[in-house]
Order: sequence, then structure tokens, then C-alpha cells
Amino acid sequence: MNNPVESWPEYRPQEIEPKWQSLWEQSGLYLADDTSQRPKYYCLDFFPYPSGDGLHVGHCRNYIPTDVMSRYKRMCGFNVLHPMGWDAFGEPSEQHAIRHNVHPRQVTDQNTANFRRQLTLLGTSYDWTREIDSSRPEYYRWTQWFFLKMYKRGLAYRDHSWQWWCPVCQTTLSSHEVTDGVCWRGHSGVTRKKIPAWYFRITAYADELLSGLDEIDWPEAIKSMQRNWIGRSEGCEVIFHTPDGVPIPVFTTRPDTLYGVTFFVLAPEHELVKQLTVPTQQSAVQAYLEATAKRSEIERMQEEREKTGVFTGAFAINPLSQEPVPVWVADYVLPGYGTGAVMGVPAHDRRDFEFAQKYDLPIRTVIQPIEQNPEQPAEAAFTLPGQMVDSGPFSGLTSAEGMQAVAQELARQAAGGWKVQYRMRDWLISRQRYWGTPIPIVYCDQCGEVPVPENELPVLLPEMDDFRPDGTGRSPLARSGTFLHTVCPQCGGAAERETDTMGGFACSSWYFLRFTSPQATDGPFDADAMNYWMPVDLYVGGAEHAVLHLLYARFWTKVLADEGLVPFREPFARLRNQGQLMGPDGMRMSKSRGNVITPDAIAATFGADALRVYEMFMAPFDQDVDWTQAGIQGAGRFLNRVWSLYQSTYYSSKTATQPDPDLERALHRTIQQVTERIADFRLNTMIAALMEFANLLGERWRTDRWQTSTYHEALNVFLILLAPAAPHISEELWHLTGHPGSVHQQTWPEASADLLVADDVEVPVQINGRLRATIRLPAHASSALAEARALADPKVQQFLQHGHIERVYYVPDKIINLIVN
Ligand code: ANZ
Ligand code: ZN
Repeated sequence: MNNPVESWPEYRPQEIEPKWQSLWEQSGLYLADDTSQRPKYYCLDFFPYPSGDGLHVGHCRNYIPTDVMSRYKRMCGFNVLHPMGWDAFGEPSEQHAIRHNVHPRQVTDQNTANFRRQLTLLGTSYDWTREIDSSRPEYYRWTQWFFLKMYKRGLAYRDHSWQWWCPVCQTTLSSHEVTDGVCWRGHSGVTRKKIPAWYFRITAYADELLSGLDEIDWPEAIKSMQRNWIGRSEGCEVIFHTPDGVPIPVFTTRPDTLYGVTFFVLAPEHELVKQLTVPTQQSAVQAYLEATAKRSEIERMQEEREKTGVFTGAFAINPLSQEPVPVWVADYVLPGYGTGAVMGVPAHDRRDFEFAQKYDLPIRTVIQPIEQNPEQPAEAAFTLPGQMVDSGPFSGLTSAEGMQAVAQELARQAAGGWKVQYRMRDWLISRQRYWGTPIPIVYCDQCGEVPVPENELPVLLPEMDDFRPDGTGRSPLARSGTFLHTVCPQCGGAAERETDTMGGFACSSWYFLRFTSPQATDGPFDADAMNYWMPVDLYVGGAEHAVLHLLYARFWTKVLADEGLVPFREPFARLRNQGQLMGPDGMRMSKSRGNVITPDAIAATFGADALRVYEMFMAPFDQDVDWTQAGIQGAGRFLNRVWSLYQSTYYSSKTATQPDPDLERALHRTIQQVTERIADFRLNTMIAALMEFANLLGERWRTDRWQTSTYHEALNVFLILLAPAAPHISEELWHLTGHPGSVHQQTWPEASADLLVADDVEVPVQINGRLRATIRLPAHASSALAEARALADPKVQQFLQHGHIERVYYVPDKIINLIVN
């Protein structure tokens, strides 16, 4: 091969990296092909919202590994779809716009340009012709189209009841977005307000959202968070009545305790509170309601908190015992679960017990331990299953039998029955905010709620200079006369548009479909392209999305499957979550702490390739780790060593013909390790294998054993193995060593099975500490193989004739000791 340049340059990543980035872009190296005969691979990152702060090196732990996988898969012959786009609608962008006093459109465009620039300087291989932006009408018209599909299936509905309200965001929020009284954007003080709002009926898919988890390759931690979130409980609905016949149902997981009910509790928000409260109790109840309205849900759920409540003066009748019990209001009962009412069984429920003690309510034991448990304190609720006592015709049954029997009896009397209850609530999508997809609904005095016809989509977001919320609780869109006033699609009369927009999680619930055909105009996607590319083969992003985005996207997909739009029911076959990268001080990177490190700064100093290598090498992909200066320096040194390996042989003759069998075996072991480890996403040890092999090459050079055909062959193969991890330096070296074309278009090498057979080693076999035989084993043989080979040895067998093996001690490559009795 001829040397294409006269003298060997220095390694200057700052020069070669941008050069190759623009050459790759020009040559269309990373375009995905919709009409290929090759197998497809769809490798996707979570949909980023383009924040004004740009990317820091922590985010790169997401984008580098997916890029490595995409490059590797292309070299393995796959037709790879690796797209990027922007989750541009939603609260974060709008808040940023407000803070910087610019229009969200302008902010979004600036920020996406910056993200695109940063991702490019990392050397990522996105197909930028497929870039999408969820805040553009070409995109959100289809978000509206899906809304209408949901609406027609009865899966989108408007509700006038209590909603979560964040006073800082000034909008309603989905219960999914509120944890412990704090909204998903980190604002505390979330309260409940009565405002009409739109919901998606995600609860209709609760069972399938649970069972579908069994068929996907996702981290167990995420699956179990989704299971807990959905929160399936089995039990009974029990319908109590007031003496004048008002039904008040409760949900209980312990119908076997029904004869132990001594009081009844409504959540303060329960709709019957006002109706049931007797006149003499009205002021006390009113005072209590006002006090609880200020309490957060987290506070209310705290087990150790002293229980409080107030008597309504009303009674409710137990459907089986016919006994009336007092109806209380207490805030330990939550409005969002079950029916918002609880039958109080103080003898067998901890919270009911505390409540009964505080207010001197009777405590009646109806479940007895089957065996006396000395650890059960006398003065507390017995919460385990046991045997029913004092329970009318059910006395004597075990809890399990009793639950069935009570459920049957309740059903027979039409007073309830067996019921499955979910913790998950419907998905509230209304936002009283500007920067989102308008909800395509019109209100007409004559016709009521009317969906906008599909052929009138998109309902365009009006251009408004003042897009801030005004404190009225109504969306800013209500201030745009041209938007608000419209004609009814049904009767043609004057009508008003819905002014709420959809929360950003609506846009991100289907974007992965759009990437398959981002230009489609007569549908949200082209059916052939979608069929070819979907489902996503590898999906990578942060674990913080365990229940919001990842649950919503699964739900959305199931609805589309029922609508006949997609032929699968789970969108993401394999999911991986990266660990967090902390700052050098061990704290989360944040502007206010001043510990943010940007890829721009690192690329300028060490090069993007060094950043890529370090980000993989620093820790297993899913583990949290701190950034260290020594780490990035080490990665830079590694690449410099690689560079000089090629420099060393540049001016020498490469006509050596004799092989180097040891080096050849090491090369094939490296091929195998790198291949397996990329496929398993063990990228830190993948880099380790590359480093180890580079060291071996360096050693061959230093000891003057490099003039072999194997050495030169290994230099070529090594560049191919290095290409996914460090795409620029490998491309530059590929070119400098006179190869035609791009290293990224080379075929991934295959390890030869013959060469993977490890060298044999002699291992002594001891029996009870005395040397009895020597066997040959492959290097690093497993203990199973070592034991099998030892036992097969005739000499060993002689000694075993009269005894049996109690233990085997094995030190790989060193010794086997059999302890025989
Ligand atoms: C009577 C009873 C007796 C209960 C007993 C438990 C033990 P999970 O497993 O979470 O589904 N409950 C029902 N709705 C509630 C609400 N809105 N707020 C607070 N607590 C509520 O728990 C269901 C149990 O939680 C129900 O069963 C009910 O108390 C309570 F020995 O009913 B149980
Ligand atoms: Zn009308």
C-alpha cells in the first residue's frame, strides 16, 4: 500500500474531527434507506427537549452509546435508522422563553440549532434528513388527529372534577406528574382545584399495560416501577347506604373484616360530604375541609402523622350486619384512590386503629390469629389473615375462604362484589398554557362539544406576543379573539374553541412512528415505512422517565393497534437506561453549582473521540459515576498511543510475510470480545479489550517483533474495531494508511473459531492435598470443565474408587484439589 501523505502528521483531533464530520454529512453515509433488502435496526434516543442550557457531558452518556451501537450495526450489514428530533412543545421551553423574555418559537429554534451543533461535534451518526420538531404544524396536526381517534373511541373525555393544579406552572397537571405535592418540574405546593379538563382513558388499558411488561426486554427496575404505578389490587366493592337510601360504595382489600366495621370515613373531597353533614356539624366540618385543603398529599399519607377527622353527624348501614356506623371525614382517606371512602376496621387496620383510639370509637376483633403469634402486640391492629370470628354466618372461615364467601354474598344482595382496583388514574392532558398542541374541540351552544373534522386540521396555534398565563386559570389562547371565536363544524353557528393545549407528553407518545417517514403528509406516517422500521429495536434514555413517557407511549401504541394503525402492541423491544454522570465534586451537574462540563470544552481540549472513549470506559453503562480529569486524560493518552502505533510503521517496509500465531490468536480474541460486548451494551469492557490489544501491539513494536504479516493485518483490523467507539481517529488513520473509502463502510470482522481455542495449560490434580495426576486444560477453563476433566483421568479414578468427593477447590490454570472421604 502506498503512503498517501509524505510525512506523518501529529494527532490534532480539533482539526480532523470537524473535517470528517462534514465529509460524512456530504457523503450521506448515515442515511437510512426505506427500501433496503438488508435487515433493519432502529436505534433511538429518548426525545430530548432542547433546553437553553445545551448539552453537558452527562447527556452524552445517552448519545454516545446509541451512536456506537448504530455504527456497529451498520458495519454488521444492518440498515440502521438512527434519527434525532425535538420534543419542543411544553412547559420547559415555555418557561425558558418567559425567563429570557423571548417568544418560545424563537427560543426553540435557537436551542435546536445549538443541540444539533453539539450532537454533531460528538461525531454522532444521525440521519438529519429525518429531523422532527413537535412544535411545528406538520407534526402537531397529527397529534391532534390522534386525539380525535381517541375521542371517537371514547378514550378522550372532559371531566369537571378535582384536578391537580400547580400554582407556579399555572396549569393543571396529570396525577402522573405530581409526586408528594411536588410537580414534575420541581414546584411544591401543588393543590387541587375544580376545573374542567381533558383526560385520556389510560385506565382502560391497565391490565394490558401490566401483562405487556412480561414480553419486553426492559430493566427490571423500570418494569417494577410501572407495575407499582398501575397498582393492581384485588378485593371487594362494598356498598353502604345512608338510612334514607343514598349509596356510598367503598373499596376494600379485606372483605373478611366486614363485621369489624365500627365507623365509616369519607375523604374531605368526597362529593357526598356536604350533602350528608347534619346542620349542627356543618361549621366543624367546614373548618376541617379548609384546614385539609392546605395539606399536601404526601403529608396526608404519612403513616406516623397523627390522624385527624370530624364527625358528619350522619350514619351508614353495613350491608351484611345491617348495623349503622357513624360517618366521619378524615384526610388520611385520599380522594384519588378507590371510591374516596373507607370502611373503618380499627381492629385490623393500622390507620383505622389510630383513628379509633384518638376519637374513642369502638374496636371490634373479627379476625383471630390461627396460631398465637407471641410477637403480635396486644395493643395494636392485627393486620394478617386469620380465622373469622363474631362475623355472623361467616364465623369460623379462614380469611381466604371468607373473602370469597363475603364477595359472593355481597353480589347476591347487589351490595357490591369482587373487584379489581387500580392505583393508576386517567391521564390528564389539559394544560392552561400557550406552548402546546391545541385540543381540536369546539363548543357550540346548540350542539355542545363538537370535534374538529379531520380535514380541518391542524388547528393552528395562534401567534401571540403575550403568551404568559394571566392568573385567571384560563389558557392564554382564550385571549386570542381570532382563535377563540369560530363556527360550529356541525351547525355553522357561532362557537368557541377549546383553549387548553395538550401537555408535552402527548407529542412524545408517538414521535418514534414519525421518524419512519417524517415527510408524510397524508397520514401521521407512511404505513410501509412504519411496518418496515417498527418496533424500535433499542431505546436508550434516563430512568427518570420510568412511568411518565414510557407508560404513555405504551398506552398510545396499544390504542393505535386497536385502531388498526400499527401491527404491534409494544413500541420499544429493548430499553436501556444510562447511569448518571456527576460532576467532579460528586454532585449533579447544574449551572447553579458551577460544576457543568460541556462536550464543547472537552472536544476543544481532548477531542470528541477522547470524550467518547472516556464516557464508555468510566463505568458500566447503567451505573452512576463522577467525572474525573484523570479519566479524560487517560482516554486522550490511549488515543495518542494508538496514533503513534501507526506512525511507527509508516515509513517502514510492510512486506513482512511470516506470521505471529500468538498475536493472531489475541487479535481474534479481541474481535470476539469487542463484538460480544457491544452487543450486550458492556461498553466499558469493550473499550478495555481495545486498550489491551493496543498495548499488545505496542509491546510487539518495542521488543522489535513487529515485522510480521500478522502485525500489519492487526493494524488494519484494529481500526475497524475502533471505528464505532472513536470514529474520527479511526477514519483519519484509515485514510493515512492508504485505505480507500471510509472505515465506517467496512464489514465488521468475524472471529475465527479455530483461533479462539485457548492455549492449553497443565494443571496438577491433588487428592486430599497430595499430587496424584496432571491434566491438560484450556487456559482459564471453568471449574465445571476442570472438575469433569479431572474426574475423567484414569489415575484420579483409581484414587476415587473407595470414596466420594466432598469438595473441589480449583484455582484456574494453577491447581485442582479434590477432598475425598
Ligand atoms: C377495610 C380494611 C380492613 C382495609 C383491613 C384494609 C385492612 P391497597 O392494597 O392499596 O389497594 N383504602 C381504600 N381506599 C382508600 C383511600 N381512598 N384512601 C386511603 N385508604 C383507602 O389498599 C386498599 C385498602 O386501603 C382498603 O382496604 C382500604 O382499607 C384502604 F383490615 O378496607 B381497607
Ligand atoms: Zn353547533
